[in-house]
Amino acid sequence: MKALQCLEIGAPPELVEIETPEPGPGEVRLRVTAAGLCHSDWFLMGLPADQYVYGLPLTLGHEAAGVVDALGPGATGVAVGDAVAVYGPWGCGRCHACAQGREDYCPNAAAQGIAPPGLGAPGAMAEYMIVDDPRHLVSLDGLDPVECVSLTDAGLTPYHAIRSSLSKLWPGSTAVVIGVGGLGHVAVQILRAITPAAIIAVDVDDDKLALATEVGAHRTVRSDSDAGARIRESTAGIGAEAVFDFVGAAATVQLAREVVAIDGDVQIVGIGGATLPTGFFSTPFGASVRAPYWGSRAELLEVLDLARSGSVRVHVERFGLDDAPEAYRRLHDGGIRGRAVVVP
Ligand code: NAD
Ligand code: 9ON
Ligand code: ZN
Ligand code: ZN
Repeated sequence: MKALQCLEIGAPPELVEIETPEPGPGEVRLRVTAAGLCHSDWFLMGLPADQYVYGLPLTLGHEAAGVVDALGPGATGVAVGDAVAVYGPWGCGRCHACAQGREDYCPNAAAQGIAPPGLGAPGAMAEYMIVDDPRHLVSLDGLDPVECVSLTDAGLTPYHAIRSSLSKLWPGSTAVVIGVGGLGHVAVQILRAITPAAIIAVDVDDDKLALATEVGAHRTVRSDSDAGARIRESTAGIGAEAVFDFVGAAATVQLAREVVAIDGDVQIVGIGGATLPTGFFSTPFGASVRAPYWGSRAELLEVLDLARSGSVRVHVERFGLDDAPEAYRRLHDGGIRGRAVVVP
């Protein structure tokens, strides 16, 4: 089968021909119907050798949807032909966090050699993929796989971050979304759907700001040295009760620090490498800084329900598997509006 793989650290991914995998005991094979591209793929492809932990060759793709194609010995709970999405942050399934469906915070996964598809295990940028356990499959129940595959990460990750700041987002509050890319444009819609907050979207790119307005942002601000002052001004000096940074670069975490309100939340979702010290003389009284990771199994069901009710829609640009290297180049250069999705 065809697969898009990282073959060498620091090099762009390549399309290769590999053996179609067979499902082992308890595993499920999917015929992939959609695979989303995430900026984290570029994060890992840019890591130096001493920090790269994902193994080689690595089939990319941690946003996955497919049709159940074969069951390994003992795998139950799904049937051949079922249309499913894949919950990506695989955990051990036995610890306290996993028992709550919060496998994204499983403390045992790394030590037990369990890694998400596309981030250690072979991912979805291929004609077929193996899912380690049927509990990591969620029924699509009529949702279109291409339209919805990115809800498994670009939807789930912002949903998880926003949900943990819900108590701050009362009527009259402000939420700031920094970076209106794959995650950010879904974040704006989730904020509209589940909070009464006024939403200010920030980006360096005017077309991304236009997309923010299209999907429901109340105000847009260009990300430059005046952005903090403009956001403070439009909140009557109070600042934002919650700031969601989908970039995580030095400039954006500083902007988050400048605009977060007293007792507000900063959620650093982007993996831009910057940190934000919190404490007196850095962040306002009572402010929290958090770096959330992905989301829980229950939260994935909730995000899919938001799509079913029409509250959230991913703006998708489709590519064939043969065009996946080009799609990655476009993502790298900031040329994707919404999310790029490969349809093998
Ligand atoms: P993307 O490339 O689709 O979007 C990034 C957006 O940020 C673009 O619109 C870009 O124009 C904008 N941007 C870049 N620099 C900016 C700046 N200085 N100020 C304002 N906007 C700026 O990326 P994505 O796939 O949405 O991923 C966003 C980030 O989230 C990445 O760092 C990714 O690795 C990370 N991520 C984290 C998690 C997690 O669990 N924490 C999960 C998924 C992705
Ligand atoms: O889902 C993503 O994009 C993040 C959580 C991947 C981070 C990583 O490298 O494991
Ligand atoms: Zn991702
Ligand atoms: Zn666990």
